[in-house]
Amino acid sequence: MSVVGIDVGFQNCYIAVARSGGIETIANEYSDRCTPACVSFASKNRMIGNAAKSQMITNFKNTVHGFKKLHGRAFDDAFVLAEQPKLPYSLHKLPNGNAGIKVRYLDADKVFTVEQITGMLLSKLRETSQSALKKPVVDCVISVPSFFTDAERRSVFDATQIAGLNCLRLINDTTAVALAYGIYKQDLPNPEEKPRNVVFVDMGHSSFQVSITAFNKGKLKVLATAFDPYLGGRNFDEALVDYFCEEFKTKYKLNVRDNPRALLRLHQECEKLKKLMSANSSDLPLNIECFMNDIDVSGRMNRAQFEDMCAQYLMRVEMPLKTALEQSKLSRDDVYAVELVGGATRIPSIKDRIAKYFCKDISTTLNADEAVARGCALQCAILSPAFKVREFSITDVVTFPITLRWKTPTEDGLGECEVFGKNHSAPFSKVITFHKKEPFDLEAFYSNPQELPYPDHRIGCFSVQNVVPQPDGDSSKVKVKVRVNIHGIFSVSSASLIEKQKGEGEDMQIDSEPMVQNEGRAEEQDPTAGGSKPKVKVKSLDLPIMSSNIRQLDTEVLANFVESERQMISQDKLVKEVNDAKNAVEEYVYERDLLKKNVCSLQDSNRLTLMLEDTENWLYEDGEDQPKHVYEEKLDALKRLGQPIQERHIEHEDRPKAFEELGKKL
Ligand code: ATP
Ligand code: K
Ligand code: MG
Repeated sequence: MSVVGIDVGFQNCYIAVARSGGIETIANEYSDRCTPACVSFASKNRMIGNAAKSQMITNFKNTVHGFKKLHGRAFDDAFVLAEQPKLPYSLHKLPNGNAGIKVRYLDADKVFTVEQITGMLLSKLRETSQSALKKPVVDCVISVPSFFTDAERRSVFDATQIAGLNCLRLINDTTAVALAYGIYKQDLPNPEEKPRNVVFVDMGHSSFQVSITAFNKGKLKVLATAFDPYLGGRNFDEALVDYFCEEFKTKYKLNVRDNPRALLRLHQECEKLKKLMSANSSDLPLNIECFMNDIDVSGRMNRAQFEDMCAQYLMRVEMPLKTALEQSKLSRDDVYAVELVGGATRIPSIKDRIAKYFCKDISTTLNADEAVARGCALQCAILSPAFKVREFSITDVVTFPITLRWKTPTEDGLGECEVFGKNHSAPFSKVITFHKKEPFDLEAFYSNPQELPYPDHRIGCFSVQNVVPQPDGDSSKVKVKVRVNIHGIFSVSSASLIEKQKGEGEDMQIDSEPMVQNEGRAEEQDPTAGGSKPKVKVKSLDLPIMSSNIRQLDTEVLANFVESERQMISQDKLVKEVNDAKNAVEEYVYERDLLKKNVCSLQDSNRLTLMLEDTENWLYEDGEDQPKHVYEEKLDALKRLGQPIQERHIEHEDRPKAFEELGKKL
């Protein structure tokens, strides 16, 4: 069984695998460790990753990128509406209200869900890891931003299903980084000693995340997380794009925003310029040939100017640092190190601000691009029975507090209880006891809508069914287990009705839930009945729970997506095989040089030349687009004529050599 970790970035994806020698990141077929989060659609097939990125400008309407934050979002979500004008492809409202992605594929209009698009990307990453490992890949761990809410996490999880992956954990980006940092450290404090506190800062293309984590030998505990979900490298690119759009308007009278291709090119050039400015503070040029209307454009920028222009974004760096520190209840002096990862932390002014805030030199002991993927692979190794790694326990936090609400016969008619407070350990299960005579609904939602980077604070509704009164007409005790699971997803995972035993009083024992591995110790709360004293053993009856989550894909729909992804994979494979067969004919046609050698009769030579010329012409005409077997037959025919000539040629080449050998021996 393979052990794989995948960092699914807004812009860049990385794969790390566990091998006997340790964790390593792997390269794709372009020898690139980074695979762009990009999917492109064409009339016969899809292209994913690097091949898709190269279509970004030529086939902009059907080349999908920048979709990570559409997960779990409605089409008319304010964030989605704000994104839409920036996307070169169209969004479409799906029947369930979610945002879908509209493209032209197989010569038809198609709308894909974002789960499907990420599923495609994951299929590609899966294939890349399979060819590196030379064995099937199913188990994996995948990273998500720590601020992803329930709906977003469920949506990413569905994408892993579509790709045929078995996702052992959706792990928070900064927690993966913490694991990559800590697991190899030999000098961590002993468990009873004061922990080593490390700040992890990740600024990628679309977001900014901070975590403060406490390390002891064999364990890490996240103390706090904070973020600016809307601050990332792309804001800096956009600032440059805005600037040059204005400049080109006055300088060249060009309306760049009206031309999607030009705008995309400008984006790419601005990103390059931004990266150059990280290494260079002098004046730098931006030149684009044949930009629009056959005009070459050029401009200049330096770091000081850039920082000025981006002041509004740079200002936002401090807040999440402050929030994380406050929530961790640590002082700056308690911080052992500040580790930076993510591409955008290479911007000098961002680095400086972070260093200044913590009054500390920043460390970059981690690989800024690969740390998340490596942490994912390590987590996968820990969770996989197939791999032995050193014991390391990981305790994450509940990012947003969660409340349950239910109807009561009391005056205000509602009962409410915050089941997980902010920064509560996660994963975690709790048992809550209710007194009910009939089935009831539990509504789960995030307690503080105003702090949520998501427009809907509901999580879902969980109906506890088959509840009946006790034979004497009294309410039954119903124990409900709620949890934040290993993916950071909330659920009411089970419920049971406690049968009253003869002669027994109101109070009864509530068993402590068995500890689920990696899930923390179960706790019990009794919001409706107050404390209860242990007394006698009880009989319990499992109750079914019907759950409905917001923006959840139907099981049937998901099953269809799984099947249709399989079909698209085989379609792509078929197209690839046809192309390979065609390329083989092409290669043969261009291997003419053996004809030049005087090794065959004039007649043979003429026949072959003619046939090769015919085939070359055919390739540009009727042979442009043929099924695989046609190319294979063509190649066979060519070989039937060419092979004997080639063999004679080889013989001819070898003959003098054989003489030489013979000469040496004599
Ligand atoms: P996210 O974490 O938001 O999902 P991601 O993981 O795809 O996104 P990264 O790969 O960490 O993002 O970082 C990509 C960003 O880093 C891009 O905006 C890129 O331009 C920027 N970047 C990379 N190198 C540099 C550099 N040398 N200077 C400035 N910015 C850089
Ligand atoms: K990344
Ligand atoms: Mg990232």
